[in-house]
Formats: sequence, structure tokens, C-alpha cells
Amino acid sequence: MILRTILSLLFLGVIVPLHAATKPNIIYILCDDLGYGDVKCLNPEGKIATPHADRLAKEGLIFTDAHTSSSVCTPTRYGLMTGRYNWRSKLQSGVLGGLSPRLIEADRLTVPALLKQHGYHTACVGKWHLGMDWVKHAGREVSELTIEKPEQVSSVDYVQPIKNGPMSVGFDYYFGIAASLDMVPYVFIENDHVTAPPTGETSYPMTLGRDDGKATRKGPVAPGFSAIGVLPALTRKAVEHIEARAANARAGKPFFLYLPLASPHTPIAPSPEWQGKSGISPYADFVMQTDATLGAILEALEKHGLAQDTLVVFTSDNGCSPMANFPELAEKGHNPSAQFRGHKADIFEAGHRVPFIVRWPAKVKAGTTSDQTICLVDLMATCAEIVGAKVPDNAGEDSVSILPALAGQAGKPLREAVVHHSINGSFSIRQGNWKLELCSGSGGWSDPKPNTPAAKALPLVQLYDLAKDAGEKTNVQAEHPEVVARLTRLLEKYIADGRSTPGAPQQNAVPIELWKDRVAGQPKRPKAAN
Ligand SMILES: [Ca+2]
Repeated sequence: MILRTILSLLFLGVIVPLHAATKPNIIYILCDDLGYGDVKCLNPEGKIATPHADRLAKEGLIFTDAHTSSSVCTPTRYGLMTGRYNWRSKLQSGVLGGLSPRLIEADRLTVPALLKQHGYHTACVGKWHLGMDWVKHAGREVSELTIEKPEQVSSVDYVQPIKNGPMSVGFDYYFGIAASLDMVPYVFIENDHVTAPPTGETSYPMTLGRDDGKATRKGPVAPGFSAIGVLPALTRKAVEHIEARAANARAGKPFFLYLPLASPHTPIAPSPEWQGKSGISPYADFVMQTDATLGAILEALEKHGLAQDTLVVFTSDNGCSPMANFPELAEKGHNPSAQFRGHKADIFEAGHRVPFIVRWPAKVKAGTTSDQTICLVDLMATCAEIVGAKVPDNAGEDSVSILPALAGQAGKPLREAVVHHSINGSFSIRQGNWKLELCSGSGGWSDPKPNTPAAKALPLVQLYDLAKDAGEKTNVQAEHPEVVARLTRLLEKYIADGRSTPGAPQQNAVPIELWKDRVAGQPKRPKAAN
């Protein structure tokens, strides 16, 4: 009867709402620095086995054109949690440290807060890296918008409860580490306190077993904490959490589990059973272990009868880092950036184009692919549509629901355009096949680096036709000045409006400087309106 009603509505041209009759559980697995080319099903030339990601794709949907809002950790996470481009926040470049205060504005709606309003239990297990307010010792400081200085690592009273952490932005439960695993403090945090106060000091080799002098920042460590133990601990916690929520989920109280892993970011520290497994390198071993965590999550869902009604996303917060040792991987025929230019930190594609695989058996057709251009900031609007909510004007300003693509109903582009941002705050805007970069070099760590003679010798902007030139080899800005002008105007409008989606204009947290590198002697570019 219901089916017949839906069919007749369809026949009459009535739009059937996409939001689900039963709200799905949502598990969002955010890898740290996993490259597009590191996932076998996305990069057939790749040499690292990722059987669980491949299986997820076989049972779900691959997005081939998915992007993070930034090519580094903290800003991408800000965009993911808020549905607002990271560059609208106070943080205009770089990343936070493990002791930095909270970045997300106190009155801002987040994805977990939205889901909580709609009956979800919400948990974050993993690497936060969005700041939290530690109690500082009298007269001591920590840097607010950068990684703390070495002398600041003992500025914090680790025994005191932490304020304004993940619990303050809508999570019912939190377990994890404050920031990247190469940053202090080396402690686990549960809800608002460390599970054990640090009693010693340590640092870890950037790559396990390699005595090459490269090590993580030196700082406080809790008894029993080890870099090698973090991925297994997060995996265990996530699986236990699924088990603990299973009965409620089956009874109609869905859960949202945000699982930002700290791998395969440095320190590259695969567990003993994974060491040497890839036959390629420690990084490749660590990618395989990260993939196995996805496997453990999928197994837990099946074991508890939750697979059908759980939306699983597997993605990454930015491209692969050069710390993975690209030359060593290349010797084995593996390129973590696949056909794309650059890597983590860059404005080039491999900085921000990431693996993005979705499985949701109740809604998503198995074994499908979408070439829709999407962004990690789209989670807010997607969740809102799933639960049948409206995102208020002052939230999710850059978020577009990808639910039509999940349901296989998207014909035309879902997004008008997408904005990218590099570690030094360089901007890029992409519309269709055109990608305009408002910088002369990489805006990040690959050559030509910002403000080097090599970069300064190049045109001020780069325009690439990704349909013909996915590897961003030929700058065609001189041939298409009208495209450069049009896309620049669109980006200026997005900045001035405080949003890129329909709705009332909003304010950015700070005035935004559109042009990050300028050639000496040339006039300063006009500053876009706030
Ligand atoms: Ca990262």
C-alpha cells in the first residue's frame, strides 16, 4: 500500500522527501593524511592493499571528486563539524596545537549538536585537534592559534578538568587525544579529563624503527601511553561503543560516532602484527592497519545487526604528507597522490582531494560511483536533510546536502562551486572543470613553495582545466581571463556574504585577506569585504 502510494506520487510528479523513515546511525571515519592514491579501489596503480575500503566501495558508493575545505588538519575539522568554510573562523592559516584553546565559536551549531537535537546519541572517539581549554598554571601561557612553543608544554595543569572540549560542541561522549599524535600532550582524554596524568616526558620517532633524527615534539606523557598503542586503543573504543549503543540503536535511538583516527599521520607506528605486512614501507603497513580499523567497525556493525541502517563514511582530512616518504613509495611503484599534483598542505588537488566512500545499504545502491564535486563541509546539510531538519541561517553557511547523490537522484551539480584553502591560507575556487588558484605556487609544502624565487617568477594566478589536465600541469590563465575574472568575483561574493549557500548574509570571524602571496614591488591586492 505504502509502496503503491509512493509510486503514484512519483507518477504525479510529487517530490518524495529524501529523509529517511528511520534515522540511520552515522559513523564518520576520518583518516589523518590518507592520500587519494592510498586506497586501492580509487587508484588501481596503487600498491597498498586496502581490502576493507574496497569492500565498503563494493557495498556502497565512491565519490571520486570529494574535497576537504583545507589541505591540513585543524581547518578541515572545523569545516566538517560546522558546515562552514574554515577560513571564516579566526584561524587563517596553519593548525592548532594540543594545548590550544577551543576554535569553534561558543554559539555555533555543530553536526553533533544538530543530531543530538534530533534524538541521536553522539560520540567522538579519536584525534580532536580543534582546541580545548586546559587550566593553565598561574602566569603561564599557551599559543592560541598555532602549535605551542616547546617551553609552553608544561604550562598546563593536566590534573584539572578540561573545559570547552568536544563535549561542549554537542558530543555526549569523548575519548581520544587532543591533537595530532606528533604533538603534546601524550595522554588519553575521556570526556573532560585525562585518563591518567602525565608523569614523564617523551617523544617518538617519526617513523617507527628509523633512527633518522626525526622525532615528534618532546612533552608530557602519561604512564602506559605509547604512540604505537593509539590506533589499537581507538579501534577498541569504537568497537566497544558500537556494542554499547547497539540495543538502543535497534530500539530506535540512533547514534552518531565521529571517529577521527590519528593514522596514517606521523608518528608512523604500525603495531607489531602489521610491521612488514605491506612489503613496501612502514607507512604502507600503517595504511593497511588503518584500513583494518575500518574492517573492525564493519564487523561490529554486522555482529550487532546494525549494518543495514548505518551510514558509514570513510574519508581523510587532507592529502598524504611528504612524511610518508614519497621517493621510498615510488621505488615500489606507489604514489599516494595518484594522478593528482602535490600533497598535504598544498592548494593543488592532492592537498585536498580525498578518498570518500559511503555505505548505507538501506539507501545507497551498492557498487556505484559519483563524480559529483562534494566537500567535507557538506555533512551538516546532509545530516539535516536526513533527519528532516532545516539548517538555520547562522549555521552551516557553506554546507550542501549530498543526500540526492547518496540516493542516486542527483543529475545536475549539487554545489555551485567549492572553495579550497592551503596551509598558508591561499585560496582556490573550483567550478565544473575550472579550478582557479589565487597564488603563484603551491601555497604549501611542494614546489614551487610560496614566496620563493621560483614562485615569484610565475603568474599571480593559476587556472587549470581539470577535465583535460587533472594533474594541473598547464596554467591557462592567460588564455581565459574571463574565467579568472568570473571565478574571482564569485569567491569575493562568497567572502563578502559570509556564506556560499542561499540564506541571510553572515559575518566572518575576522577580515579575510584573499591574496596571500604578493610579488614585491607590486601593489597590494584589494582586500575583500568582510
Ligand atoms: Ca591531517
